[in-house]
Amino acid sequence: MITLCGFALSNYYNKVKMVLLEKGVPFVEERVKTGSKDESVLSCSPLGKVPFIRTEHGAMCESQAIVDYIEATHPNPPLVPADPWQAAKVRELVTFIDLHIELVTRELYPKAFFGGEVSESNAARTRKLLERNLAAFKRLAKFSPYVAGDSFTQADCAAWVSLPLVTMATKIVYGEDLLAAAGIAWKPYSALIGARPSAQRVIADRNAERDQAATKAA
Ligand SMILES: N[C@@H](CCC(=O)N[C@@H](CS)C(=O)NCC(=O)O)C(=O)O
Repeated sequence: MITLCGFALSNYYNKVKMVLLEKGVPFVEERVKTGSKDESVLSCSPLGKVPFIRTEHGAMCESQAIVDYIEATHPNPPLVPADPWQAAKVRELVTFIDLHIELVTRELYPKAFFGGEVSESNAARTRKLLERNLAAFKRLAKFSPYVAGDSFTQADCAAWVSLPLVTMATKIVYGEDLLAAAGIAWKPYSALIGARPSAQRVIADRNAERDQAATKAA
């Protein structure tokens, strides 16, 4: 049985969770925060990042490595096309979303979500990068109706959990939704994916965790 470690407010945790749910893979969840110095965490995720999984073979971190492992061990229903070219095109999109969009937007999270600050120079540098990367993403993404084309894939699990963060963070930091400014109308897409049972579970668990955190803080 796979143990998924992390927490329900994490987009990368939810990317993996959605894949597990879509495939009907049995799993249990273990709440692990980021930045742990515990050997029990660092031996599984050396940077202390989440998600990571514990399995009968050992532990593994990095969401895409995990997702690819799940795809290989539980091929049905497929979340990458059988055709090697189309499969690689899906992974190309995942790389774009995780590396060129989410990771860049992450520079804004301290101010957007954690009550911290982002220096003017960092905000300006991030904006320049995001504008370039979002225009590039727009060329690759299909939204017809799924992000990689006519079928639901791993790329949707990556896009659906991370694109809203771009809108939220850029609105807070720049007063402008850079995703919308790039001409990426992701809201109808988000509603389409959000109606899936896997997404409904992710939303319910995320909301429960958010409410619990708010109660603790009050
Ligand atoms: N490349 C990693 C990114 C994971 C990641 O950044 N997770 C965040 C939580 S959403 C985290 O652990 N942040 C804490 C840190 O970077 O130290 C993956 O795909 O799993």
